[in-house]
Amino acid sequence: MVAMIISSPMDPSLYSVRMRASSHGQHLTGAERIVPAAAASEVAAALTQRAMLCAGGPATEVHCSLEWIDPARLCNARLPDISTYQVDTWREGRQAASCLLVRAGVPVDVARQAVNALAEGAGPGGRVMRGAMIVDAATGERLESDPARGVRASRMDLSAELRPQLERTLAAAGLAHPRVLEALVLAGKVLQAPGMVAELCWSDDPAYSTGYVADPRSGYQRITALKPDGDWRGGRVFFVDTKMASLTALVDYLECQAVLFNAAGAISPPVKWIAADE
Ligand code: PML
Repeated sequence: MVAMIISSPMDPSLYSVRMRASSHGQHLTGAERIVPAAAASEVAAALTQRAMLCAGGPATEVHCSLEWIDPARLCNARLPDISTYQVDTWREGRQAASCLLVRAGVPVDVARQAVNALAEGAGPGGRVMRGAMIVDAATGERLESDPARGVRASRMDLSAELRPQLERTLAAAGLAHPRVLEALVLAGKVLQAPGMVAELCWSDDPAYSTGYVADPRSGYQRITALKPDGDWRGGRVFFVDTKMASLTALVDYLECQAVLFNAAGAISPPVKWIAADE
């Protein structure tokens, strides 16, 4: 059920609107926004409708929540720069991902182990996790307390001014797929986390094989194939420097800190991935 928020169009309050849907206990879809009070009810209705029309449905449970954001705790930020590496095969893509992770400061064995974990299904019994793995970037140790749930980055969005502008810019760069924008916003928040070294991600959507490696220096680096078509396995790995931040502080930031992006990064044209001897 979607609560109606009555507010004046001049009300400057922001709300976090979050939706998650499941089918017979299995996670189906989720989405979230941070929007002005005046738009909160409409956005909640749109996210609920998205859950009801989700391809893997029917949804048997849909949760939609609206939460006021304390303006004193809101962070404003700039999105990472975007680059795209074109690869010929998903195997080449996985080598590129390992290489980019090494450039970000992840030891090669830790990078390869994480790529293999996503490839094989990182959850118990080889299932896809609901959230991300957290990996100690120095040792490869997995740190998330629940290996089925992992950690979910939440409470981030584009400002009302930036959203239409970025949608136009992404479309002009051939990046109109909504997954790009959603993943970019999530990576933008993750990269600002205390102690974050890098993120690796590819989708669990069998029809979407592009993924990315993001790190604070190089930004959001897309790789055009990271898995075979039709593969349902995917997910996210957050590589962290445990000397820089406690796990509690990191998870609290990822799950609770509201971040609103009000500036875009640069978008570079796609380039062919050239493997270097590293
Ligand atoms: C991209 O095309 O930029 C990569 C998007 C990754 C999507 C991940 C997901 O669907 O969860």
